Amino acid sequence: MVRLFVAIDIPDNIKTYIQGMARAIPKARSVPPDQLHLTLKFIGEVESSLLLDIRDALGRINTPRFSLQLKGVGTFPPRGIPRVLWVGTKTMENKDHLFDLRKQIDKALFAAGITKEKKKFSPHITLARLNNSPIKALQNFLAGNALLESPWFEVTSFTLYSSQLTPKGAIHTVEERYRLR
Ligand code: 3AM
Repeated sequence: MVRLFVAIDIPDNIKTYIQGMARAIPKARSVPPDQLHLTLKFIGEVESSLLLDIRDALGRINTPRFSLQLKGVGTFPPRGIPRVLWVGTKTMENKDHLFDLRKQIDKALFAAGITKEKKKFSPHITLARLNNSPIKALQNFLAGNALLESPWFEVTSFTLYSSQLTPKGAIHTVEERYRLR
């Protein structure tokens, strides 16, 4: 079995705007800088024999590149105990290429036997996982970073990752990178 997900990589110069941000929050486990990404689709555990079909299906996607900006911060779930601290995104074009890319990926993967996503797509970059972090520290962080904006950057590719869960955290491996048009 192999555990897979599809994501957009964040360029190193853009990561500098967000990496280490959660250090001030007690009981927050920051995502290592080399693992900061925007998940387009969590595929989950599949038979290794499906990997080739998945790679082929994703290779047929033909959507245009687009501009993205990191903007604002928030927590998941929206109600209840916050578990995930994230940075939001903004797209430049009227036609939302980010949502379209996500739709195309879902469609391509469905053809390869992967179930379609029922949950609404909430684009975000996970900054840290929270384990009962003090609410006051979170509120200060959210208020202090509400106006966060990175420079615009061009999304020119998306990536199929495999993820190996270890006691020390997940290890992400690039399976294939796909250029956008
Ligand atoms: O990009 P984020 O951090 O939101 O939490 C995992 C991460 O999401 C998520 O897939 C992304 C890449 O690891 N993930 C892990 N297990 C999941 C599951 N069972 C999951 N998403 C949905 N269902």
